[in-house]
Amino acid sequence: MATLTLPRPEDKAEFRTCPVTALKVDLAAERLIKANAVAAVVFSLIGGIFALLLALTRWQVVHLLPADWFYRILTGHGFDMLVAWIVFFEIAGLYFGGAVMLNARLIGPKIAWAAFGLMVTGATLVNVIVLMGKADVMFTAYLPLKAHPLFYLGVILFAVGALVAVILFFVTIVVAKKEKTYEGSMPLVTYGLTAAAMIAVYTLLSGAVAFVPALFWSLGWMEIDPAFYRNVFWSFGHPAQQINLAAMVSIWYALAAITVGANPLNEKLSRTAFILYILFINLGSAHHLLVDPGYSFLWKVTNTSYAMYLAVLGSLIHAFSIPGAIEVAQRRKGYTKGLLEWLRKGPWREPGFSALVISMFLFGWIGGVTGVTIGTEQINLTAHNTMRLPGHFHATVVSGTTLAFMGLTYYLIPLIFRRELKLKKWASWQPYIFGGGMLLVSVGMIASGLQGVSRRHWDVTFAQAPFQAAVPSTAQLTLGVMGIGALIAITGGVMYLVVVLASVFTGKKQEAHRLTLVMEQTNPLVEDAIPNVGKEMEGDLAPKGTFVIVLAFLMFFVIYYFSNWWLLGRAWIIK
Ligand code: HEM
Ligand SMILES: [Cu+2]
Repeated sequence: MATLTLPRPEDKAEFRTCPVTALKVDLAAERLIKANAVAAVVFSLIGGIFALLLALTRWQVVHLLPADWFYRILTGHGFDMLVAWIVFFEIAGLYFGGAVMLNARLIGPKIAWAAFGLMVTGATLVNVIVLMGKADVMFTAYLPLKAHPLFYLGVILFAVGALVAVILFFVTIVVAKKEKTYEGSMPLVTYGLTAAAMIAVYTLLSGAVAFVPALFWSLGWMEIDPAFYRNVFWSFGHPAQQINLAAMVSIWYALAAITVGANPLNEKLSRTAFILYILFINLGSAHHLLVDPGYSFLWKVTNTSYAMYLAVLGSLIHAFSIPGAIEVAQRRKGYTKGLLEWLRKGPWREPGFSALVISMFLFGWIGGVTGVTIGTEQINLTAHNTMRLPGHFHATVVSGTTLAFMGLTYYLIPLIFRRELKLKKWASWQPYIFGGGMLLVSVGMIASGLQGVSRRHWDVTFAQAPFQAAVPSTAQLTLGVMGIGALIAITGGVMYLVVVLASVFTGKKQEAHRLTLVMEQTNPLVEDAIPNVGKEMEGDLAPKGTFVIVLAFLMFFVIYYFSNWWLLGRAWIIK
């Protein structure tokens, strides 16, 4: 076999050693992490401004934007948040998990910069075309809604850049393994990110199958069946959320380790849970097509109701494993009273800890429960295209993923940007304000949807429609809850941006000297990193509190799920 010459031999790489984690940091990887993280934050700022305009429009008493601008801004918001903010951050995460966590050099930094350039160009192009009013097609860009060809081109350039970065991640970890830059098996966080990267390859290729023909169609070169487009769009759009899921869970493990020194209870089981994601998550894609004509009942039910639950099982494993690991770590510190002293005595002022707990809580209790419920074929008929949908995904991808990413950013500032974190008090409060606001947004949206408020609709009152709208007046109240929640959440978002941008651009340049930001403790990774040996878990150290919380969660799940079947039974009176 011919030997491949890598674009960057070892002797060309420059390293520094991190004084806190003792990791060898490739300076080229560090620069790329910074660039991608800053791009993520900038797009979240633009997407956040759009969020404010949208919320103030759907909040009917304010009803700010005219119809055309509502759909325009909705398109920009969906893209900037779900694509640009999340993916730029994930690419930063891949360079961190691939090169830095493995003490390895990043392979192909020049190519990585080209990928970054493609992503920035693509994302900017999409924003410009959208704001010019030439692509009011919303995030899904369903045919036959037609956008300007440059809109599809922008999406394609962004996706190609992301795919190149993912490939560099794989090359980097393979070379690291060959050169034995780390001992033992790959760290769990990198393992989870590898799962995310594998799902990303499939996702981005499906994206090409959706968007390249859409580009040709908008140029008038070919015809496409809209049903075919919807199918391939969702084999991109759904797994894209599972990349986010796998990345978020990896960050949960990282934050639990950073803030309380938690070790996974059973690392093999956690790794297996990531494998369940890779194998089964794609089948869930069909839940977006549950009311589409043309697919059989059997196809829909098989895809959405059986195999998909194996992926849910993966999430349930993490949902026990992470709080359990936190509980054991806390109990080891002596917080053993009752069922919940370990939780009460948690480092609640440490932003990484509160972001972790709030992210897990809102993701699981609101996002997970509503997701499995509306993903059920029969129940979906009552929820499809109502506000319950954005209510569900603002709990998953906003309260869950976005908050986890925000929490992690604070730690990247001393460790990667090598700046002092400014406005620490703001950082301490930020997860509560963002999370609290987002809780109201999600619940307000879900409650509005339950009353029949339609999704993506500029005007709930249907003032100019030829038919009578059937939305009860109480929907105004729940839309108000969403609007007030949005103002609070956006305040939390602004706090995040101010803390991060102020620290990155004006923070004092210094080497990190401890892992935590607010806590007294200097380095939980070193102080508490005692492996969870089976025997120790008996008695006082067993995660009894987590067990009770998980049981309460399952009860809540069952009640919500079956009340939806009950509501379904009341939806039609058959005479
Ligand atoms: C303060 C934060 C946010 C607020 C107040 C907010 C609010 C909203 C509102 C009111 C809508 C329109 C819902 C409808 O009428 O159907 C919407 C749509 C959406 N949001 Fe957010 N959002 C926020 C953050 C985010 C983030 C961080 C993400 C992704 C990571 C996100 C992803 C989306 C998506 C994908 C849509 C649907 C776009 C479409 O239908 O084409 N949002 N958001
Ligand atoms: Cu989905």
